[in-house]
Amino acid sequence: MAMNLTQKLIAAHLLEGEMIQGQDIALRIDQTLTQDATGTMAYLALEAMDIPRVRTELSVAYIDHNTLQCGFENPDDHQFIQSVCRKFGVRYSRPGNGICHQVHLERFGKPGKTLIGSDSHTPTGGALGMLAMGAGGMDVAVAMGGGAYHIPMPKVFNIRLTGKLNPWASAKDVALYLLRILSVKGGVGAVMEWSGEGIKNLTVPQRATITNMGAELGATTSVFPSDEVTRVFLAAQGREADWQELSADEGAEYDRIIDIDLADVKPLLACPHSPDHVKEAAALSDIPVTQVCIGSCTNSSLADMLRVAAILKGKKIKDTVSLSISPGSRQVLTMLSRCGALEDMISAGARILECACGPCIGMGFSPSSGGVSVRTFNRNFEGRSGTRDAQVYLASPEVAAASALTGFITDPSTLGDAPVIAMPEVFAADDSGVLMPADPQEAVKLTVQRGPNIKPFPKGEPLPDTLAAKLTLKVGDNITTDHIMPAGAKILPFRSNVPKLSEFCFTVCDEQFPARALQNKRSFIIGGMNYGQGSSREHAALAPLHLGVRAVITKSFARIHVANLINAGILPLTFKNPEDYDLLSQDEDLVIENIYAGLESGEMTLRSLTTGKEIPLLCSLTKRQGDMLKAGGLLQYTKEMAE
Ligand code: MIC
Ligand code: SF4
Repeated sequence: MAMNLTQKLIAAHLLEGEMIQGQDIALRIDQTLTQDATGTMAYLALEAMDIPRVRTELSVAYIDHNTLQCGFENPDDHQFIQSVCRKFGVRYSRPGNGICHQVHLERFGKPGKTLIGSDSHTPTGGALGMLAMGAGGMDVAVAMGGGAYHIPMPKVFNIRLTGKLNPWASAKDVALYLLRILSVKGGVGAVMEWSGEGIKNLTVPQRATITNMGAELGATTSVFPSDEVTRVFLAAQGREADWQELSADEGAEYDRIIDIDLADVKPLLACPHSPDHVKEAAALSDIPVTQVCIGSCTNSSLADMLRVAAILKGKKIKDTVSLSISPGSRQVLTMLSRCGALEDMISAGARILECACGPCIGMGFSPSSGGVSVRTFNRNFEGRSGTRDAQVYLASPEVAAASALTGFITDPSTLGDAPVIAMPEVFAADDSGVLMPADPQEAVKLTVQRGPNIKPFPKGEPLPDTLAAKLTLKVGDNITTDHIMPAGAKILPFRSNVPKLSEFCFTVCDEQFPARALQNKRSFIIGGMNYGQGSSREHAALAPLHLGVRAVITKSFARIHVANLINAGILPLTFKNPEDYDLLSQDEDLVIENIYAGLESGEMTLRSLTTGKEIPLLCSLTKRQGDMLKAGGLLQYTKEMAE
């Protein structure tokens, strides 16, 4: 049978299950990555698994999120991760070496391999023809230990490209174009597989912008074929030996086909507060801009930076605008400084930040009150920038640089001819920012360094047959993990201290929630559609767990978050009739009985002790997921299986 590329990658790594859409499949994982904000939890879980050494082909720990170091917390976390890496066989990418997805693409990604990462933008690796997926830290720990990664067999959408981008249109505009068609939930349960004669006109970094932002569609991942363009990129990185050609078979079938002519793509922006509120730049030109931020794992490649430098060269940014530029990696920064482009940026008035996530995750550079910030990032959820009433727009580096010059949202085609960038044939490859682990004989003697902010991994409780609890919070559609567990400079330092972190849980929606949940000891949360979209942070399950949340009932869930809830031992349920959402209000006392039977039949009944109403629920879990909940979460389940 003719297979598409996604099916081929899955078939080559399938350990268990059948490739029937929606059924649980277990995949062998070749590579893992972690970043520091989720990494401490992943490595605490790895330690708890009691294996001497990771069993993957390659595992890398990146330090790129928590780099402000306003107190001892972040540096302690870095030291902890560094010492675990040395001992357990993981490479350690030092702070300053760059953003995980950018560095992984440059130095480690390989066509045909599977990669999971404790970060939702891990699909960036799909630009190289990898099957690269975001996952919770516990799942990454299990994969490091040699265990399988479980997902429901995805649908496969084929995005067929023809033509060529206009000079001022960019890969970011292609990503936004697709978000306008599909919305932030349009990709749930699906892989976006890109093909068509137009792909040869997109470089690997451009493809990476597209696969990166596929996360905003809710997609399982996105993937490009590995072709001549891929070979040229790997050769420029001195890694041609890692190349292999990969594509779909002739006549392969897809669940949906979307055709895009690249020539139709215009400069676009995602308006506040969602990546799918997409409008044309030309239609927003009367909006004054106070801040512009260029960088993030979406748009921080050398080519992106060179275009920005060329637009800024010889000019000054508007007095009313503050411009930050964060190159994606030390490689990019080094090359910018060698060719003089860095000077063009500095002379134009840019503030150069370190090679890290920075403003993208609210680590500094928050906008002013009510400020308008144009960012080349991938998420503009409310409050994520650190300023609750800021208006954040997502755009290409070209739109961002043009807007910094004029002080208004600007379609860059109004600036005249687009700059033509000359790319070097060979990149400055220097892996000295990635520290190698100790050899196994030395490793056994090493001890892990643990600062006082690092608290033990929170333990789930085995799921009882009857759950009675108060409905302590009811929220609406498209709740992001940034709502559930906000990040930013004040909160991120506590990512390895769940009790402290949970004081901020859901405070974006309701400041009183943490206290109310603790007081009630056990609670239920009710949500709308696409609950838990966005980041992979398992803290959005661990903090509610600490606060006593035992079940979350929604109209639908996002893929990574529902897996994180189960891993934490929290029961995820959906309404059989979505309109029943309207029947429940905060503070009602609720009960679910016969849970064990419901885990098998897939149906349960929620009864309100306050109103007497009975509401049918669905519980579409696999046997393994049911067993995990009965054990109290993935860690306990893994231990039980090992005994
Ligand atoms: C994000 O972009 O939201 C993050 C911060 O990179 C997260 C991970 C985290 O919360 O630590 C993600 O995308 O998974
Ligand atoms: Fe970092 Fe932002 Fe990318 Fe998340 S989206 S990995 S915070 S740069």
